[in-house]
Amino acid sequence: IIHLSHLVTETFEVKLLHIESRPGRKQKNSGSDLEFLIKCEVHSSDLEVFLNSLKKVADDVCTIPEEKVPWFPKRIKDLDQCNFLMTKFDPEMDSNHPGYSDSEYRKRRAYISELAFGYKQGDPLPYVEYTEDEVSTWREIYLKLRSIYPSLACRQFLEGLQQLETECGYSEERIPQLRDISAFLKEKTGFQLRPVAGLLSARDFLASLAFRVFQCTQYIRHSSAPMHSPEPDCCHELLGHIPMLADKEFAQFSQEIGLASLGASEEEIEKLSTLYWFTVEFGLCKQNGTVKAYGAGLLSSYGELIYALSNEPKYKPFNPEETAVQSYQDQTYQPIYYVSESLEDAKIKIRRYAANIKRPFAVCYDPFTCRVEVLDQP
Ligand code: HBI
Ligand code: FE
Repeated sequence: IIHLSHLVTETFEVKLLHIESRPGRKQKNSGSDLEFLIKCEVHSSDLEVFLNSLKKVADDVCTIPEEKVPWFPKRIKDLDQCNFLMTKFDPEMDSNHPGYSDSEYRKRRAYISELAFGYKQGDPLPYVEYTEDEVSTWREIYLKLRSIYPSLACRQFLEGLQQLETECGYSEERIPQLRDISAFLKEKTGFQLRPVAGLLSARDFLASLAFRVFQCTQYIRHSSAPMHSPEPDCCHELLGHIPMLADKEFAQFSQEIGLASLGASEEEIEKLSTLYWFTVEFGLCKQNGTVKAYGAGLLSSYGELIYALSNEPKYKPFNPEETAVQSYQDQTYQPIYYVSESLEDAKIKIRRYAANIKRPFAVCYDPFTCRVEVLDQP
């Protein structure tokens, strides 16, 4: 509590939360060229008298009204708090889920969920011994998708998958372990994995990307519907997302979306989520004059991958402002796909989009401490 009453004639109470001096931006002829940023809490009835008294002792007083900024993780350990699950498509709740009436499957899912719930940042990633039945679902998907990748997937994806096959044990014979993949990615792009029990809130999911952490499900879809899963599962993560996360450009692209989401408003999260949808999940890009897929939703779905690259759907050039407000489909194939000139071009455009988001602060990721520094803007 500071009492300025001895300086001026008025009496009031202000709680000083933060004070910081900076070199002034305007060179003035008289006096010091320091600028002070102070954060305080003051009752609205005292605000005017407080500002007036400040004006008596400072040259140029301007105010930045506080905006309510949602909590967001500042260090990688804070991701332990980013665990808000959505109940959409859950086999326990949704009677349309292919595993809804299979009690064995639900028991298995509950077991794998527990592994994710108990996980804390820094723990070794849980190891899952997959059953014959689970591996056979994986095999069917792996072989089917693997056969169409060479002609439909982008170069970066094919390179990533190739490396995962030679260095990380990817094959139709077994479901790779998150632990091995996380170590592989860490070396390639600094990305690491964290187990998650299901569909996370967009805010929590995007926040983890800011730290180059990818939240990864570890269960597999029900064996009765190998070609479609209403929710993310290990086939979607390991086949769709992981090969792309081994690419430097794409890793950076993903982190940019994550950083842009920290402390963003609900409307902005919705837009970033939509951008994520049309790029990371369903994105197409040009390569040597033809269009290829880089989105994980496409690269983990045999049917939609073929459909997206046929001449049926509508294509539009990727443009973040427009893409961010396009409505999308999470039940059937997309009616529209956005095509980037290249992954690098998509990254540059996302960066420009992110820089224009209005937030009362800026964030900066420190890779040495894995922390996000928050800089208050004047
Ligand atoms: N949660 N576990 C998980 N996996 C995702 O791919 C995922 C998510 N939550 C939201 C989400 N993806 C996106 O659709 C965007 O809303 C960010
Ligand atoms: Fe996904």
